Amino acid sequence: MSDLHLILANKAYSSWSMRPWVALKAQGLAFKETVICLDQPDTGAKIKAFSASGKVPALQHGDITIWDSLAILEYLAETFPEKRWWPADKKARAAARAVSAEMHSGFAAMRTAMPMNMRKTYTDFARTEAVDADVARITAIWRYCRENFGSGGAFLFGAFSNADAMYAPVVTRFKTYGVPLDAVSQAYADAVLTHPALREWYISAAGETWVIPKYEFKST
Ligand SMILES: N[C@@H](CCC(=O)N[C@@H](CS)C(=O)NCC(=O)O)C(=O)O
Repeated sequence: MSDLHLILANKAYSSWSMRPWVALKAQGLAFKETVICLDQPDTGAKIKAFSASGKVPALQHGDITIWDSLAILEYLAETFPEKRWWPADKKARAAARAVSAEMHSGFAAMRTAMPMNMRKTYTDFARTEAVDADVARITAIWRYCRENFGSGGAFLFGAFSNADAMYAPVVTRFKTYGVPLDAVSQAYADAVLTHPALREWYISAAGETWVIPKYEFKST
């Protein structure tokens, strides 16, 4: 076991937590994990015992604590440079960082309307125009990356990278809410969903017994 300790929230619901967990698994690094259930009376205190931000994920490594999913991915890339966290080519790496930053700071309509839920699939979810606009931009990003940088494998930049870790929770949301995809985007989504790290996360999420009503979409 390494001295990496990832603190995260419910695997069923926490999209931010999924990113560094999946990246660590995909790169084959061992780590200890602590899962804190969201929306409980003691959730805030439990998280603050690890991270002053009051948010997870957080990564402890020796005497350093890194909070924020994208900052954790960058820290891992700097600390374990022998792994392929970002594409090797400078132009591809710049694009990978740009699409990751766009994910990190954007797509509010999609995130709000479609909370991540690993244990459910819905066939009656009605998308608003704003959600459809987010879906259109996300799938345009996926096609752009696959067409310009993806020739070496099935992922956005060929081999699995931090950019795929950033978009993995979007892929699972599209599955949960039955979002129809073009052929290139669907093939990419299938590659993510069948990656061993994603499969392992799905199994762990299915084993959680916590149910938090505010993250469960209600059919009308
Ligand atoms: N920008 C942060 C966002 C993290 C975030 O919002 N985490 C949520 C869980 S998904 C959280 O910790 N919420 C605390 C709470 O609801 O008490 C990141 O990327 O890590």
